[in-house]
Amino acid sequence: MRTPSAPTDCFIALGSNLGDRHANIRAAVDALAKLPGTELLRVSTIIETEPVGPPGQDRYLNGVAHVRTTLSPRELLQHLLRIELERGRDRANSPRWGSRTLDLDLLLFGDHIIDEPGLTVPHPRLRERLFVLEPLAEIAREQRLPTDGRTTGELLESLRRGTLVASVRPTIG
Ligand code: A4P
Ligand code: MG
Repeated sequence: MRTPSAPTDCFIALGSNLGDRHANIRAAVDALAKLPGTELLRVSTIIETEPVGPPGQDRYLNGVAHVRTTLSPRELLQHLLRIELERGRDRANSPRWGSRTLDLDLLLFGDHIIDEPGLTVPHPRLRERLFVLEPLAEIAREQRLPTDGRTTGELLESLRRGTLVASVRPTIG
């Protein structure tokens, strides 16, 4: 059996643009709160965003959850994949970056840097995605990335400076 580890603060991206998007995000948040050895600390504002990826997709709801967990990164990832499946996520019939009922990406796991088959942390596209950095910086502006030492707030400002069109607007529900 694995030795229990000290709790680690983690940030998880939430995304949905298929089916009942609000219900999918709510179900994900409820499921995160029930994970073993895990405390849900905060959820960002859920924002509506323009889709990035293949054309013809509907808008997304996006947000970020902050959890504190004694699960290992692998265990947490397995739970995220299970929760996605329970909300009807169908990878087999969807193109890369295509529509999805629920996407849960592990953005940060404490200050761990992980580069293994099937698990890369910090999430490799974190810096490029306004739909991730906006909600992440809202709840963890001073959080530094272990890879380059920059805060999420700094990364967001850099990305915004390179981006002319605002892609997000707040939503309710
Ligand atoms: N995997 C490796 N590292 C991780 C990690 N840190 N967190 C592996 C989660 N999974 C990780 O995931 C494929 C495999 O990645 C998993 O089996 C896991 O072992 P996936 O969810 O099928 O892939 P994905 O989410 O389509 O790919 P990716 O590269 O995470 O895409 P993005 O960048 O998340 O893009 N537009 C808007 N507006 N909002 C969105 O949320 N999302 C996407 C997906 C595209 N466009 C979007 C949005
Ligand atoms: Mg994903």
